[in-house]
Formats: sequence, structure tokens, C-alpha cells
Amino acid sequence: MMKTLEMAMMVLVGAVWMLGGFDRKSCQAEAAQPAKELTLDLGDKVTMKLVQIPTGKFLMGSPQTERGRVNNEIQHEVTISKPFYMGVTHVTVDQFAAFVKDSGYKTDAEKAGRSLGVDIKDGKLAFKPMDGVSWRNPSFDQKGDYPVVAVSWNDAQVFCDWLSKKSGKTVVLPTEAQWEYACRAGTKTAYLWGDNPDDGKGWANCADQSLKKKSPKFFDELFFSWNDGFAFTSPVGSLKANAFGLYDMNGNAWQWCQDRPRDYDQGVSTDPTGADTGSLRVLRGGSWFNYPAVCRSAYRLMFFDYGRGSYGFRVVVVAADVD
Ligand SMILES: [Ca+2]
Repeated sequence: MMKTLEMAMMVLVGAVWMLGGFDRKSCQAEAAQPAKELTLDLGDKVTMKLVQIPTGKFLMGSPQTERGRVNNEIQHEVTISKPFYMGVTHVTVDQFAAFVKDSGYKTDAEKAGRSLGVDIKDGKLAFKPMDGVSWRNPSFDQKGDYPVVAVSWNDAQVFCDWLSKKSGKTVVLPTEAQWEYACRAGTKTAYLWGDNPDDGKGWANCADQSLKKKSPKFFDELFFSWNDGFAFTSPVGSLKANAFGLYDMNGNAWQWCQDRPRDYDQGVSTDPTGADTGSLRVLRGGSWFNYPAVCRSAYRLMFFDYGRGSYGFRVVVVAADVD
């Protein structure tokens, strides 16, 4: 009898799903409601604004027909079962400076005395190990409202631990699933603005005509066709936000996720997290340095725990700690 009931429930749940009953409660529909906000005080007159991301289901990964697709983006249904708050922007230089001032922390690049800086030679740009490169000087100009870059995954962890203690909330990096769910905000296209990279002007700071001017031989014809006005990083929050109110989810600086890479072959899943072991971490979103295929919402960059001038991060806060 119990088994019959359970089976009936499963059929009912399946039918509701197939008819789109859960779809009507999509993340985009919920995003239309006034979103709850959270402001954290970092001291030194610096604050951080976060917005609540509601629970929901989405298709993680990309369809086989997507231009620029990579095989590790197998599309699968993911449920985000717990709401969370996400920084509306990357962690900025000013926010990171408040952390450093309070904690005295030295980043991995500062301890090593060097990191990957930008080298432009004969019209071609490359990242190369350079002395003195760190978040204070990523080898190009940065202002206080720019995303902090040249920080490692480990640096981001220490920042999160510090802000957790300071705020009394649980501050962490997003899982890869949380990141893509928050990035898409209900969209199913390659980019937030649609499938055509040419339509992205005003949405993202990527490898555009400004970068091409500085580095004409770099990537040859793979630049975006538009000019976003920035060869390198740009002030956070200055372009269009997605439906959740998040800025720069495609472009500006890569965003470290909490996870080690995992295969997408597990199918339907709830709140998936990364692999338990491995030396790589996942970064998402693309950056000022990247051509169209790499700035897609589904693209997964996997890299060692090492900073460079296109790597930054944003944080999330467990909603149960707030509401
Ligand atoms: Ca640009």
C-alpha cells in the first residue's frame, strides 16, 4: 500500500513537472518580486551589497547546438533548494583593501613577490610571470570600484573567513551550480543578452575592440565586434544587470567558485557540489581578456589555485543566517 502511494506521488510529481507546473515558479518569475537585500559592513566606511537569490530549478550546461560549446557542459537539471544572498558585484579593490587593512593579510602573490602580469609585445598580449604583480598592481590601472584581481582561490577563502567573523554570517564562495543559476537568472541562451555575441554591447566587458586596439594580433578575428570602452577591467556595476540584479556575470573578471571540477554526468541533481579531490578549482564568467565562446554562461574554466590579472571573485551568504 505504502509503495503504491509512493509511486502515485512520484507519477503526480512527474506529471506536474512535465506540464510545467514547477516552471511557472521559475527563478525569473520570482525575480520579478522585490528582491531582499543585505548590506555587510566591512569597516573603514566600506560596505558590500548582496541580493537574495530565490530557490528554483534550471538547466545547467549548454545545448549541443550552442556555438562555442565544450563537451564538459552536458545539460542537466539542477535544483537549488536553499535561497542564498550573492554579492551584486565582484569584490572590489576598496573592499579587499578594507580586509587587508583590518587583517594585515598578504596575498599569495605578495608572499611570492610575483604573479602573472600582462605583457604586450609586437601587438600580441600574453600573461607572463612578473615581479611585483599582485592585487595592488596587476600590471594595469585599477581604481577602488574595480574588481580586485590577481587573487588566488586561497586569498578568496581567507577574505570569506574574515568577513564571516566580521559580519557574523556564513560568507563563502558560490558553488559552481549556485553561480550558473544566479548568472542565468532564468535565461537559457549562451549569454545573458541572447545567443548572438554581436548583441552584447552594454552587457559585458570582454575582449572587445578596445583590447584589439592595444593588442591587434591577439586572437586575430576572435574579438567581440563591439567596443565596451575598456581594454582591461572596468568599474563594477556600470553595465546592465541580470534579472536578479547581478552585474558583470558575463565578463570583467573571472569569478572563483568554491568547487573543484566535477563531471556533469550525474543527471538530475539538487545542490550539487564539486569533486572531493583534485588540484584544480573552477572559475566562471569570462573576463576582459576573453573571446566570445569563453564568456558564455555555461563555460567552465579550471585552473590551479593561482592569481592572475583576470581572476577575481564574488561572495555568497547563507540565507538562513539572515532571514
Ligand atoms: Ca573590454
